[in-house]
Order: sequence, then structure tokens, then C-alpha cells
Amino acid sequence: MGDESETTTTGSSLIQIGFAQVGSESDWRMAQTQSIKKAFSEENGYQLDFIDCNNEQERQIQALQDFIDKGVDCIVLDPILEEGYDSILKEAQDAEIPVIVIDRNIKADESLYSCWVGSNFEQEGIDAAKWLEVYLKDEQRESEEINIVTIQGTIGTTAQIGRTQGFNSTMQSNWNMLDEQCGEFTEEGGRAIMSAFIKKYPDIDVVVCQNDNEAYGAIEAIKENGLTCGPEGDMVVISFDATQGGFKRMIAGELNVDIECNPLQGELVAQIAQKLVNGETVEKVQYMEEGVFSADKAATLIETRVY
Ligand code: GYE
Repeated sequence: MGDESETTTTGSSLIQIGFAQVGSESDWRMAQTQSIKKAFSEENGYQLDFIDCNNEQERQIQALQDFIDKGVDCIVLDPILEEGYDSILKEAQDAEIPVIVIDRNIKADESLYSCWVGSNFEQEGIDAAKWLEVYLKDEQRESEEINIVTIQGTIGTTAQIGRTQGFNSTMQSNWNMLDEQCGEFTEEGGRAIMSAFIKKYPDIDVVVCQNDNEAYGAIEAIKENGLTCGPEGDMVVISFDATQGGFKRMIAGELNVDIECNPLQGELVAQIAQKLVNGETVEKVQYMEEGVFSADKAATLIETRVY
């Protein structure tokens, strides 16, 4: 690190990082926050200014404005929505503050931010549909009409868009998407939407939950309505994230499969921030590694899961 970047507005030799986090809506989010906080610790040479934006974009734009006014060395942004960041990013650029976009992506001119690190959400949706295809074949149900409902994540987020597109574009011709409603990535949302689906549709075969917390709520609603789910149950439940909670539901026989979304971005993001502060260039797009975990493997793998 050069002398210039060692001197910040606060006079500290620590690298000043501003992190505008989405909120704290899910287990995945908490794991990601922890990973970022761990990587940007004082011991590692950083001072982290962490703002939980409570899923409100206005609050997030204000947080970015505050980081720019303070003159942090680097901004980390997990955008709540894909649109609406152009002018604030332009301000960061004019102030020569590099911006690393993580997790969710933005629709903005690429020159306005340094890079993006996150998951291939569309691939996650494709993986979910491919898993279902193989599962139904194994169950000798491949020629049955399959009724599916989706509990979507917050509309307009990259995870919601990608998972929806990936799954829907990989559907087989005998699968019917009965309905898709938003559960806001929360347990409460998952429970409410699933209860409504059960009242409306008497013959649901598959429930796609766009994150684990929605799946927890959906499973509760299924049970409250006297139905069952999971490998031995009435309905197949598919989820995304693969957190500890998801693994526990798979072990309990309530969830069939969890498509991983890896929140452990901290170390990679810190390495990138270090490079950017040093004036180096970095790769524009960097994907996290992720897998697909089905219920039959959950018990043996849970010990290896760190989030
Ligand atoms: O799947 C969900 C969360 O953007 C990948 O947001 C993230 C999603 C994640 O709250 O649990």
C-alpha cells in the first residue's frame, strides 16, 4: 500500500471501507454480513463502516452519499434493487472512490463501478429445474402433469429475477406453473403466501421457495394445513441458499433439495478492495462456487457447512 492511501480523512492508517448492506431479512444475509465483517476487521487493516439499509433503497443511497462525503477508500455495495444507482455511482466515481458491487447486481453503466462479485442466480434456477426433472424420473413421474407454485423473493432483486428466469426457462412441457407470488425472502412471507396457495390450489405437487427463510415458512404452512412435504410427503419443496436451517429441514425430511448460494464473499471482496486501493485493476465479474444439495446427503454434509 502506498503512502497516500494510508492517510485517510480520519488520520488513521486503516483502510476505510463503507459497506451498504441490503438488510437482515434472512439467514443467508446474516452469514454474508458476518463474512464481510470478519474479512474487513481492524486486525486485517480495515475500518469498516457498516450500514444495514433495512431493504430500503432510499436509505441505501443515503448511506452511499455518507460514505462519499466521508471520503472512504472503497465502497462495497450490495444493491437492494437492480435499478436506481447511476447518479450516486457517478458521484463516487467523481470522488475517485472505487465501488465493489456484491451479491445482487445492478443495471448501470459498467464503467461506474469496479467489479461485481456474486452468484450465478440464473444457473441456480436452472439447477433447481434440472434436479426436479431427474427426481421425477427417479420417482417414475416424468409423464405426470406436475403443478408448481413459486414463492418469489423480493421483486426486482437479481436473485429473484435470475432464479425465476432460470427455473421457468428449464420447465418441462408437462409442468404447470400455477402461480408465482412474492414472499419478500422472509419466513413470514413464505408462510402467508403458502397458506394462500393451499387455499386456492387443491393439487400442488411442487413448491419452489426462492430462499431458505421462505421455505421455513412454507413448510410451517403446509403442516398447519394438515399436509406433508419432503421426500416422503405430499409436496416436493425446493429451496435456495443451503444454510444450516435448510440442511436441518432436509434432515427432518421436510425439504427435498437446497440449491446453494454462497454468502462467504468476505475474503475475496477484501482481496479485491486491497487491489483497488493500490490502484490495480481487477476482473470485472467474479462468481462464487456453489453446489446442489439433496435431502439424502444432508445428514452427512451438515458438519461441513459453515453457514
Ligand atoms: O438468497 C436471500 C436474501 O441476494 C442472494 O437475498 C441474496 C438473497 C438470498 O435475503 O436469502
